[in-house]
Amino acid sequence: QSYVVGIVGASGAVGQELVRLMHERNFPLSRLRLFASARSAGKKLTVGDETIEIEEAKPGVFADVDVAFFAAGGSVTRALAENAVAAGCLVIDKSSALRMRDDIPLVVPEINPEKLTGHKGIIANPNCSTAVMLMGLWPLHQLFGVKRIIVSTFQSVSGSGAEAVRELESQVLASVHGDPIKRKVYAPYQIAYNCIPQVDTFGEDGYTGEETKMAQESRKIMGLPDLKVSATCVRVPVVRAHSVSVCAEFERPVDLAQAREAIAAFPGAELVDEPAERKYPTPLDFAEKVKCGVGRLRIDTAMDNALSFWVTGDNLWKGAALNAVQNAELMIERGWLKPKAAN
Ligand code: 11C
Repeated sequence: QSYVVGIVGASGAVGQELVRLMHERNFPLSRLRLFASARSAGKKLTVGDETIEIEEAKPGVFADVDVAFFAAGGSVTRALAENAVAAGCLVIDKSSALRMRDDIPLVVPEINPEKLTGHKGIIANPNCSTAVMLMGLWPLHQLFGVKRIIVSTFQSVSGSGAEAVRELESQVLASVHGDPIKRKVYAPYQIAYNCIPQVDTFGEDGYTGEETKMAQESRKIMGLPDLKVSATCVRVPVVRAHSVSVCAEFERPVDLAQAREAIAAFPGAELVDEPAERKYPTPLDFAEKVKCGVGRLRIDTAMDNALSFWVTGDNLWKGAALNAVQNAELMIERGWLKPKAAN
């Protein structure tokens, strides 16, 4: 069986990774259609041996599309997702617009794959920091039962899009050459040689949108409505891959050897934890990797029954495009996704 796949937001940072993963993972395509705003329509993208022209994303374009990956931000999802669903298309959405709706499953396939059967045409994917963190936390939760987490993130600039990557690079160059430093995406702050303790805008409680997403989305995906979460999200001058420092308190006594075994056995994680050899995961090592790296595992000294650890994963892959593609792949494997046209 093969599928007509649409990628909405094909010219953006996550859209480009979706296109790449379709090709590199041999997704069973009968046709790939690329959609973007009217501004990008008409541009051409090369996918393997094929050149595909970008079409304008607008109502009515989904008639033959079996699966549409939406990676164009919340406003495009709000404007077009229902139109795609009405055309019988499965929407796999990367935006944050619909994640917390009760009738929309929010799925990480290694954690809650059963939710893929209960959809009404739309499946949401988590925020990148949440997805990366859960690749370390979930296997530990299954062993010991998590009840509280205190986390800090170290988020790469690609999480803010391609323009932010260019901004970091241009600021580094300007700084080296002694030229004036232009600030736009992170204005008034400079991101090169800096850390910015704000990702998204502040809510009345003093937490940013990203911090609130980490709490709400973790609870929904793990099925733990009472999980206590306090997050501090920080932008760092890294191009690709987010890292999260996690301190997790559990219901039951923890055991370090068991924790390491569980991480090593978990399909979404790679254990890189040999402190004596100075081995731990870094963003440079885990960019463009399917698995997220987990290391620095240790008994936490500030709380009872608690572990501290570090997890690093590609925000554009597991944090975005890859998780979406894995959801579709799993649905196909389990026979939960049929193409509209018999083939
Ligand atoms: C960032 N996590 O790194 C954000 C980007 O909810 O999907 C993705 C926002 C989201 O800035």
